[in-house]
Amino acid sequence: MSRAKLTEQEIEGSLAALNASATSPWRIIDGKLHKEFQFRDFSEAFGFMARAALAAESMDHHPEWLNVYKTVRVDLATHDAGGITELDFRLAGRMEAIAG
Ligand code: H2B
Repeated sequence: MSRAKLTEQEIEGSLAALNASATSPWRIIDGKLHKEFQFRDFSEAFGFMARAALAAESMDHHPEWLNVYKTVRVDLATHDAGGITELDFRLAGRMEAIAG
């Protein structure tokens, strides 16, 4: 069920809930849940990625992401569903907690 593609209305609701506690907002870009995290330096950015990777693996749900020095660009979508699902919002929430 958590891998069922969400409707636009469901996405808007989940996005508002996620952003209520996020330091900078997640947005929908090209049908994916997108955020650009900024850290103090490369070490912090890579530390975040290491912890997020373990969380992603434990969820069997994996991010598309790109690291350039202290920036980590994240795009979340569920490839099996061809869109955004509850799993993407769960992983985004875990990433927020990790980036803390
Ligand atoms: N991650 C993401 N983001 N989308 C998926 O559809 C997906 C995944 N599918 N991780 C999982 C792995 C699937 O391939 C395995 C077999 O459970």
